[in-house]
Amino acid sequence: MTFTRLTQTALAAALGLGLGAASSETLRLSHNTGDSTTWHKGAEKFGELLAERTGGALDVRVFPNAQLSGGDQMRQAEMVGRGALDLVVTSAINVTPLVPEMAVFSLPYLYSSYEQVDATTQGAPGEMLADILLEKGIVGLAWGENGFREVTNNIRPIRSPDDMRGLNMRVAGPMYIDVMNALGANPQQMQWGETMSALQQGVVDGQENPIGAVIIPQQVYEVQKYLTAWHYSYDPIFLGISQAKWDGYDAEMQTILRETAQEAMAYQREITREGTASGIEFLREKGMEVYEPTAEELAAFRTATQPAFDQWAARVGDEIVGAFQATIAASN
Ligand code: X2X
Repeated sequence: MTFTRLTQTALAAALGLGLGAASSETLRLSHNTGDSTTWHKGAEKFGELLAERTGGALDVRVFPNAQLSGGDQMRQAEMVGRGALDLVVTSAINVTPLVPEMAVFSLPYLYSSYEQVDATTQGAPGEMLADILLEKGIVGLAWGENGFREVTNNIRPIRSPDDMRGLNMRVAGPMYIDVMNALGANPQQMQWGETMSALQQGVVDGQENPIGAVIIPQQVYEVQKYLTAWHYSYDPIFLGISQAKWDGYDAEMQTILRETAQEAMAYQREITREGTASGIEFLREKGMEVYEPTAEELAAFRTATQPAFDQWAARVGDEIVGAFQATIAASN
């Protein structure tokens, strides 16, 4: 063995060791709620399971409160798309500036049960949306749940569309501006990260969010008196990875990533539904006045929000809206 060969061998061995250590990679995951939410728990679960299944080769660091996008919850998807973030957990409504079709899930009163929700997110309609996300450089790995969004405020109980008139409402995204306008409220788009203090200071009177995923873990009941369970809009979340990252993994690792994401989001949906099921009683104990509308009252909200449904259904497009409606009708 010549000196050169020996050196080369030693070098290769050293590199091999070095590469072994370097092949343990920490992925950065961004989401836009606090660290007490089911979004955060689902993200942490993903990280735990992934580290376990890859023998520590991959792990995940979870950054809550949209920290990695300067507090801008809408920017996360675009950042993942261009590879500036590895992973994201965010809700469909936050992606609508980049992918307007994502508004389909949240069309007012599209869904009336979890069975209908699952038939779309876990079926072909969910895949249609994943294909569109891919065009933007985001690989959707699994759907989780933010949930049916319920309205809260500090002025009065909401029992009819008329009760919404003149209320200053914080909303998350563009579609809800149109829905609130249809109800005669004054909508204001605001980051979630700024909403609790805006409610506390009376900058806005109310907001709308799901009970199990957000209202309870983020203690919205501390700053809001009235809640109406009007189920007016469903909001899924998803766990996505940047395509640039994804393409760097072999098929085996991609399978592990996808299966682990599915399992973590199944867990996230489960704890979200549990929290929602026991949520109304919990909120009453905390002093909120909770109103559960009758079927007739719900129909009045549906009629009042129809113009916003039509406007956004046109933006999403017939093909996608039709696919969702057909799946929903078949799952009744
Ligand atoms: O900002 C909200 O209201 C939240 C947390 O539900 C979303 O990300 C849409």
